[in-house]
Amino acid sequence: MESPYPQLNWDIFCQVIDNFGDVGVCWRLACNLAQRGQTVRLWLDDATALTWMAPLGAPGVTVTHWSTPLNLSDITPGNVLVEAFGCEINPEFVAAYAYQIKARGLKDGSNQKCTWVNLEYLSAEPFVERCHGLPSPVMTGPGRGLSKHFFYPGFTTHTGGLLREADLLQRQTQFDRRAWLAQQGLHWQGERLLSLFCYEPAGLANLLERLASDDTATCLLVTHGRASAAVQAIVSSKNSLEPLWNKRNKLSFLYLPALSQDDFDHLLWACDVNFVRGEDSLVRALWAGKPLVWHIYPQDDGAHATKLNALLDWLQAPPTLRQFHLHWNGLACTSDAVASFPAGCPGFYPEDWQTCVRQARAKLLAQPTLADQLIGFCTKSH
Ligand code: TRH
Repeated sequence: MESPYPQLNWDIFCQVIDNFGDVGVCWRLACNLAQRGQTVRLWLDDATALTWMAPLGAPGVTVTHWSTPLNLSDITPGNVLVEAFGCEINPEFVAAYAYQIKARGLKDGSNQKCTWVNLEYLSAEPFVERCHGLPSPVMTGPGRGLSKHFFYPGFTTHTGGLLREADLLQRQTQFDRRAWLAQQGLHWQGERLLSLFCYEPAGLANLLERLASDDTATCLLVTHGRASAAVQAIVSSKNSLEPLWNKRNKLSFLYLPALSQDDFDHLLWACDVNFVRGEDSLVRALWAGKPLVWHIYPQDDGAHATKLNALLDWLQAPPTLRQFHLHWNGLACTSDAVASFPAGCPGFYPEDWQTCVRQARAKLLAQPTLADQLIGFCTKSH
């Protein structure tokens, strides 16, 4: 079948600063574009995380080492240049890109199209709608005279939207929870399942205590890295200071290896409640449609509190979910929040948390995806 999309060649530049989000978002963007018939070259200064995140690679996506200075022999810049999260592309590449635009213009008489995009961080704050799509003229350097455009992912129709694969819903429908859990070594007996992907959340110790003293058995599926280290530190301190804290073994742990992005989705689909962090995993938890708790990346200037509240506002989070988030993120000192989880739920989780995420997901599914919007943006003249 012929692709409904114009075919473009993309250069996405990504610098790995911290954690897995930079590479995670850019890899997912590259795959989303390639699924829509695009050819993508992903420039990464450190591709180590892709060995576990995407061990099989993806058709249509080439990963290229981003070195400084760049080796440009045999490289022709594509039609679209994406700089992710404010990274700075080497002037020699910009020069080659600008030269190409001019050469193309001379050949077919076309005007310069704005295909230089600055991909920004995800936020639900109101400024996103105001700034999405704005041009930023390049005043100096080899790109002088060109324009970049800000592209903001977001949660409303006036933003760039969210990454979502065309076959996501179909994959979700076909997912076999029990079989996937067995592959991870968990022979599930019906206990409550919680996934944990976080930094070192303020509310973690309280949550573990609460789950250990609950009548419903819980298995916590802990992701590798910081989440694992945070849980192990609390558990070993509790074991030595209060050896009976989990005496009925109501709380058990499954420490996971680093999963591929596909398996990370499976984890979220398999669990009853998902604790996620950062940017990409938040979006994946929304698509999973289960109750979720977000550990936002903490910033020194406290900007994360505003960002967290903006998301909770957009979600129309019920009071207990809001309170729990504040506690989890160290933005409220009350432990009532933890007491509210999972109290009052004879089953697995507070019902209004589930309703809230389900409604949010339905709203998002009705909006165009980020990849579709980006292709549309880059094919119209500005
Ligand atoms: O790793 P993060 O905390 O990244 C964050 C965010 O990007 C944030 O915007 C940035 O400011 C901050 O770092 C510095 O969380 P995030 O964004 O959810 O990215 C994690 C990626 O790792 C996501 O693509 C899912 C993937 N992942 C796996 O593929 N397998 C795994 O086992 C795990 C735990 C994660």
